[in-house]
Amino acid sequence: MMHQAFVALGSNLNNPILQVKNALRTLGQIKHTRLIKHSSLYQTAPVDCPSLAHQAVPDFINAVAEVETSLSPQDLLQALHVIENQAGRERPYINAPRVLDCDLLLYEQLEIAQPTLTLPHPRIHLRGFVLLPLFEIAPQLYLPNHGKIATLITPNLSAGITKLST
Ligand code: PH2
Ligand code: MG
Ligand code: MG
Repeated sequence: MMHQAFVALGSNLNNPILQVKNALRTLGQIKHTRLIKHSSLYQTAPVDCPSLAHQAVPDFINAVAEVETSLSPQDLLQALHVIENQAGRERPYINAPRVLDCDLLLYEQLEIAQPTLTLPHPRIHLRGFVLLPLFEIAPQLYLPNHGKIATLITPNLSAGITKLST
């Protein structure tokens, strides 16, 4: 049985455009999983990222992908962590610059609250860098708990986000 899921990708370290493009390709190589479509790449201002030693936090490249999978949500999440680790992901502090972040946003209309997995992703409705690319590929989407995606996108959340043409 195949299930629809959405994945958010983000990078602001070590050639973020390349990181996100590579990750999109790698998503299609997860076992029992097919890449259905992906959004454009977006350049986005950092949200909730601490600036250390007055160093400016680099902009992110973000994108969202739709996949079809027969993996369970937990197994899909684990496969995403493998992709992050293969890209060289390190976690020196919360929301530190990262070569690759792969977040499981939605899995069908499942609502899960486990220590290692919350669905929908807990901050999905607050983040323009997720909502805009998600809206691009799934404008009719309904988010459990939050309603139709179109109603969640506000000018405030859309600030600092540029769709790239590449
Ligand atoms: N990810 C975060 C925190 N802040 N800001 C942007 N623009 N893009 C992200 O992907 C992002 C963020 C935590 O995962
Ligand atoms: Mg994240
Ligand atoms: Mg993450």
